Amino acid sequence: MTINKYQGKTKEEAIEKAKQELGADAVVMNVKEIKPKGILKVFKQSVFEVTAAVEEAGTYTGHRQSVVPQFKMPEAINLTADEKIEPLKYQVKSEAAAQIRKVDTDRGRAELERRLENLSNILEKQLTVGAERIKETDTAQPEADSESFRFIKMLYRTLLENEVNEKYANQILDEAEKIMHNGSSVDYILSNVYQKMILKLGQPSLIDVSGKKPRVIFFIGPTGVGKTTTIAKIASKYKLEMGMKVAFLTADTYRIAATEQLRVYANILDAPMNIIYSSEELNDAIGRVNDYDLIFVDTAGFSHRNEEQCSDMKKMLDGLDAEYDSEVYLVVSATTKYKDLLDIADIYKDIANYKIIFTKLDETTAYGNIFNIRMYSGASLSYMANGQNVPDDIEEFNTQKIVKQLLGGR
Ligand SMILES: Nc1nc2c(ncn2[C@@H]2O[C@H](COP(=O)(O)OP(=O)(O)OP(=O)(O)O)[C@@H](O)[C@H]2O)c(=O)[nH]1
Ligand SMILES: [Mg+2]
Repeated sequence: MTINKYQGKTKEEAIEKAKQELGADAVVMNVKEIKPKGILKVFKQSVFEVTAAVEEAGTYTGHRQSVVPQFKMPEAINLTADEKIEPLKYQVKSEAAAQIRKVDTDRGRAELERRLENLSNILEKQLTVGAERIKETDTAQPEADSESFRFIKMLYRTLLENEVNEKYANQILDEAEKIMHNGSSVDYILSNVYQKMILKLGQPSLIDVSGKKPRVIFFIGPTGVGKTTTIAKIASKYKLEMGMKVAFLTADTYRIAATEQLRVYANILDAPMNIIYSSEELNDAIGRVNDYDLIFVDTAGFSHRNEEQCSDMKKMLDGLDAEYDSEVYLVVSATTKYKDLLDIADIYKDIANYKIIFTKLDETTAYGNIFNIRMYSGASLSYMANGQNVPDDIEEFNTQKIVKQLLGGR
């Protein structure tokens, strides 16, 4: 892993510099605003400092191809096959051990939270001092009852409590263990695990507003996950904060009042809204608003198990005229069960190459599925919604915040 700091007048400028030097796969670990100091500070502007990293080529194992075989058991369901792949060595087995664990955990948890709050300083220290890079001569694995090993176990339990799938939790901590040596500090381990997880989640991928217009943006996904609400939130941001021209289309004529729901938002934003009743009408409808920057297309939610609706959706997306640039967002709720999310990820992959928006983060405290689905599908994360308020309850996917929470932070 290569990790470096970059400064810019804005966060975006600093990220751009990081990408120029580290490549497009660079991922932001931390953002710091450096406020001017001294007597002339009122005349100076803040500077943004971004810590960014990139995994060395060939070491990234988080994408679909490498992980899918663990989950895909199509013909014969073989539950034990799973365990053979990755022994769950961090698990504490007996009842007595569980008791000890509880006391240990309560103490450790407060400590972990404090360390997470201080994480940017830890990263900082690691960068400036070059920290504890493994010396060739000091690669002895930590002893089983050492502080560092206990700490790794606590991180493992925390990840599981937050519903990170045990395969992924094992994978992360196995990697952490590899870089550990006798005497590794807890801070070093934490910062390494944090960095690994950030790299696995990847840099969020947002609507690309730099390309040619109009850009057609489809929102697809299961029923009731918040597609229409999310469109309203995102469109508002682009219109009100960035002054872009937005238009709406809805292909949702399935549910009574669905078109009315979008029309209300379109009226508030003073943006055109058209309804399409069949996939053949899509290109004509887009043609009527092709001088707009962004065209948001709302679709009817459907069960991923309904094959007919899946194939209708694919037909519509495939039918988009090649002259239009498009993006597809799969909207899923953070409260959906793990197994269902995997099925959704798979079936929608056949429909389109999507990016993921997670909604309803306010309705759960366990964000593990966000990590799981990214690892499973390899799809980019984009936005996250955390409430019903339009337009406020949405933000760009905040990788640092989610990783901190998965590791036990607030
Ligand atoms: N708590 C919470 N509720 C949300 C969020 N996003 C949407 N909702 C609510 O979820 C419900 C369904 O939202 P819609 O936007 O209609 O969902 P949809 O995916 O368009 O639904 P269909 O078109 O019927 O498939 C509404 O009550 C929204 O207010 C969120 O981030 N948090
Ligand atoms: Mg809807």
